[in-house]
Amino acid sequence: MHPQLPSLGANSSSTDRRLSALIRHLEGSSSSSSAMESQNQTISASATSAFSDNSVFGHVVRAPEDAILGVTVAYNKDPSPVKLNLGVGAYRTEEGKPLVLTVLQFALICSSRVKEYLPIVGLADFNKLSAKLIFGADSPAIRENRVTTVQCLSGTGSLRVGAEFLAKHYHQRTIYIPQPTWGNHVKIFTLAGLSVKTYSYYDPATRGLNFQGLLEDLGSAPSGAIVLLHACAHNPTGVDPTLQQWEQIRQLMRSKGLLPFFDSAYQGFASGSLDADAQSVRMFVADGGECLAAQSYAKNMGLYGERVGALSIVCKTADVAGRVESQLKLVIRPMYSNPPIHGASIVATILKDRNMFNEWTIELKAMADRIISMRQQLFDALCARGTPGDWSHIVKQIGMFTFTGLNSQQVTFMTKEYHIYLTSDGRISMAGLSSKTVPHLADAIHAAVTRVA
Ligand code: PLA
Repeated sequence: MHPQLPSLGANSSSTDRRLSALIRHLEGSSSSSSAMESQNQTISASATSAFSDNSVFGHVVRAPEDAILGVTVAYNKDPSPVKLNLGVGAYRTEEGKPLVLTVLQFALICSSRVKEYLPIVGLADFNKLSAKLIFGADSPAIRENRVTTVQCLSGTGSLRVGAEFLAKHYHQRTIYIPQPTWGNHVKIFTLAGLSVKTYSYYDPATRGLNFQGLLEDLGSAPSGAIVLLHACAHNPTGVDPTLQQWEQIRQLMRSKGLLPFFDSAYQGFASGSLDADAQSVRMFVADGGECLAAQSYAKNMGLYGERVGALSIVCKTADVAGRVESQLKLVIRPMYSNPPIHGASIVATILKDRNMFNEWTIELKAMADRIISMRQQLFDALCARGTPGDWSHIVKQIGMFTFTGLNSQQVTFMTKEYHIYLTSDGRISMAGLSSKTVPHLADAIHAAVTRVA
C-alpha cells in the first residue's frame, strides 16, 4: 500500500487525522475565496488572462452558486450553533435530523441485490407501479396500454428526458411555465431546446392564485403549446388551484389543444394523501387526452440522493405509446445509458407489498401533518409577537414551502443577524422547521419586518 494513502478500517484514527487536516486545509483556502472571487470578476475573458493563469481554461468565469442548493453551501460554512437551513426542500424531524423512513429499512432488506445494468427504460416493475401510483390503479389509460413510463433520475431527470423528447418530436417548441416556478424549470427546458414563456400564477397582493390572469394567459397561448403544471404543492408559492379551478384549466387547455406536462415532485406531501394529491393529473387523464407526467420519489419516500423518478407519457393509443417509448430510449441511451438500480428496486419493493405500502402512507401522512403543524406554530408565534402584517397565508398555503412575502433585503438581514438560511425570494422550507426552532424564526421575521424596509 502507498504510505501516503489512508488505509480503510484498520487504521481509522490516522485516517481521521488526515481527513481533518484536509478539511482544515480546505477551510483555509475557502476563507480567502471571497478575495479570489473578486479577483476573478475583474479578469476578462481574454487570451491574456488565459496566459496569465497559465491554463487553457483561464478565461472561465466563476458561476454564481445555485439559487437553492447554494443556500446549503452558505449554511455549511456558517459556524454558528443556532444556524438553521430553511433553503432546500428537505424533510427534517423535530430534532432537526434527516429522516430515513422505517419502511425503507424493511424494503432494503427485501429488495434485490442484483447489480446488473437495467434496461434503458429502467426497472419494469418500478415503471408499472409508478404509473399506477400517479394515474390510479383503475386508470383506463393504463388498462388500455396507452401509457409509456420510463425510470429517470428523479424529478429533474424525468423533466429533462420529457423535454428532450418534446424538443425532438413535438410540433410546438414553446413551453409555458407558471410565474413564479421552481428555479430549475427555465434551465431544464431551455437547455433541452424548448422556448420558455410564462403564464400568470401568483398574486402577491392576495398571496393566492391569480386565476383570472392564468386563464387569460393560457387562453392567448398558441394552440398546441406545452404547459408545465405543478401537480400539487406548487413550488415556491404553496398555492394550488381548487378542484373546480383545475376543471376550468382542463377545459380551457383541451379546447385549445395545449399539451399538459405535469411536474409531480410532492405527491402525498400536500394533503398527506397520495390519491388526493394526484387529482389534478387524473382529471386530465380521465378525459382521454394526452399528457406527460414527471414523478419524483425524493420527498415522498425520502430518497433524495438515490435519484429515483419516472416520466410517463399518456398517448391516444397503445401503438403510439410503443413508438414514443422507442424514441425515449434514443433520448436516454446517449445521456446516461440506463438508470441506477438501487433506489428503483427499493421503491418497487414498497409499492408492490400491501403492508409496506400501507406503512409508507402512514409515515407520509405523519410528515405532511408535521409540516402542517409547523405552519400553525409559526403563524401563532408571529401573532403572539404582534408582527405587523397579515400572516394567514402561512396556514393557507400547502406543501413543503411558505412563500412569506419577505423581500431579499429582509432575507439577507435574517441570514446575517439570525443565521437563518432561505432562498432570496423569501421562500421557507417548512419541513426544515421544528417546535424548537419556530421561536427563533419568528423572532427573525419580526425583526426583519420591523427593522428592514
Ligand atoms: N420539481 C419541483 C417542483 C421541485 O421543487 C423539485 C425539487 C424537483 C422537481 C426536482 O426534484 P428531484 O430531482 O430531487 O426529484 N426542489 C427542491 C430541491 C426540493 C431542488 O431545488 O433541487 C427545492 O428545494 O426546491
